[in-house]
Amino acid sequence: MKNKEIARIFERMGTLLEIQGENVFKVRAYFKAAENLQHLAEDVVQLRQEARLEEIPGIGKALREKITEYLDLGKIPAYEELIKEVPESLLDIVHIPSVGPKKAKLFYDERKIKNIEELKKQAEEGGLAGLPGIKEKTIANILNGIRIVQAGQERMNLGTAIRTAEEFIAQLEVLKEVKRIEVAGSLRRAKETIRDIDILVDSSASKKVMDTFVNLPQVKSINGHGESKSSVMTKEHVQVDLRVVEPDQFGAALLYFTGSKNFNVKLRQIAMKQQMKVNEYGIFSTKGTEEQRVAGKTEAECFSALGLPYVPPELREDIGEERIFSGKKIPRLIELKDIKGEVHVHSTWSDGRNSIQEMVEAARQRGYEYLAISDHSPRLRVAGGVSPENLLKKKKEIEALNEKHQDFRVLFGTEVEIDADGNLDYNDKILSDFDVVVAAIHSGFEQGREQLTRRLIKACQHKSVNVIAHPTGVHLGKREPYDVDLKQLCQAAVDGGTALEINSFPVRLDLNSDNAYFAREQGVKFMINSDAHQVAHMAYIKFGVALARRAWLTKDDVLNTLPLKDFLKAIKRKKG
Ligand code: DGT
Ligand code: CA
Repeated sequence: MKNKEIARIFERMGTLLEIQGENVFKVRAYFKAAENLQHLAEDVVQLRQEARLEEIPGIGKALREKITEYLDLGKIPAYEELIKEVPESLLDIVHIPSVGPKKAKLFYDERKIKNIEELKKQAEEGGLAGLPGIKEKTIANILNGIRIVQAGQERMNLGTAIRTAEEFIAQLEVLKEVKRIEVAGSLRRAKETIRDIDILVDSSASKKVMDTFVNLPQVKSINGHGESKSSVMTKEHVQVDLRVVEPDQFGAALLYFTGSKNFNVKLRQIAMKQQMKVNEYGIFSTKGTEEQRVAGKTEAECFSALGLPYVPPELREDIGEERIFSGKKIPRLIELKDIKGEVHVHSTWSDGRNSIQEMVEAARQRGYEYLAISDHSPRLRVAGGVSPENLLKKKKEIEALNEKHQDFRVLFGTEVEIDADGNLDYNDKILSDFDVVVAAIHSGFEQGREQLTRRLIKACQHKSVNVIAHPTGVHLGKREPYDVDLKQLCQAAVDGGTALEINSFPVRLDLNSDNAYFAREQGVKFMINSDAHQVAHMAYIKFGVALARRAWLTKDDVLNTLPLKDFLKAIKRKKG
């Protein structure tokens, strides 16, 4: 859709103008317009045809003209002008943590730095020294920021990977030549970050499938185009590999290409001990004089031929494989359908895009029994935290909705800020009035390990707090987790009867699977939440569930698998 293309240009123009030092209102107008276009349900092309461009909220005459220009000319002349004045590559620099538009301009004006590579070189070689406001610590932060961003470019988050894979699958599965199609690789294992996407197709007409694949509209360039394997790069710089295999090999191929590499190595060792062999074509017995194929059509058949239980893909690495191969019994892992509700979503009362009613409708459609609307507290001003006076109105709105629905319960919640000393942003009386309290840190990340841990522990001990949101504060590709003593935090959570969150938002995924596995061993209970800021985000819960599976979590470890009555009992128990 043109909406997204124009939104992207407006976003870039906003940043370039910001670098130029344009006035904040003008800059903000571009960002606002970009955001509104990004979320617009209707197509601008159609709006234009029907002379209804005026109906797009938050877009004035000047920007409306630019939309028209783009639709007519395929470009926006003002943007073309702008990138003659300010190199476009500065946009990459602005997005490095601890740089921003002012420093980008400073580096460009004073040191002629135009891109990340030049910035990195100068930062390493002392070239930034002496610039106003640039201390040694700033330079260290910038180098760290470059490292995080570059690592993030190498590996995409689970959300981007799934979206890309789903687009490809949707266009390939309709071919009559495609009998079966599955994702493999790290995406099937639901790793938090993914380098490239592996897709496997069962077909005996490989040429047709491959020709279609490399010619799909999202393909930007072709890395390879063969009968059994092809590889492309998308316009969003994502590599997608497609393999076509014969039906009776599909299971063995799926097993092999799901990996992880280490898991495959272990499987081969196990096979060898039983005079067997495993590869992407099947499982073979090497007992007799002639090799004999004993399995390959399905994964289940392959595992059973090796005398192993079926290992869910999420467990096929790291912690998972260690445990399995040392004989640990695989429990019935939590599944998406076990989730009965969630307690961390936002509404228009703070920085969400949908009303409480719309969020509730979406939750009902997902089959939930309850949903806590947990908007931010006032301290988080950028997110429009809810003032104590407005809380009363919000509560009334929730009560009215509850009158309407007999089979669903809207809970009155909050995502309350934990301040620099571990105190909460509402007083105790207000806090005790909520059905559910989610507590979170959004600032002061740079505090040391001790202080950060102390803040979180104090929040855990508060009698109204039910769950600590995104406990390590990681922002994939942007910010590393803050330094927290997880062991102490787990202890406080267990003692205080406070759950830890598995936040499903794709750039968060926090706690991650390693941390969640550790926390579970300490006896921690969890809540898996989407942290949705609009209806569409509620689907993110599947990432949290996949992550929980990687951490060996069962239904019993996760409180929001409880039906409403039991869930309420579980959270009330804390209040006493
Ligand atoms: P990534 O880095 O996020 O793409 O991770 P994966 O696991 O998707 O890795 P990738 O795409 O290189 O390969 C997909 C799977 O194929 C991998 O998990 C296991 C299998 N595989 C690929 N190359 C080898 C290999 O050299 N040896 C073995 N045993 N397995 C391999
Ligand atoms: Ca891969």
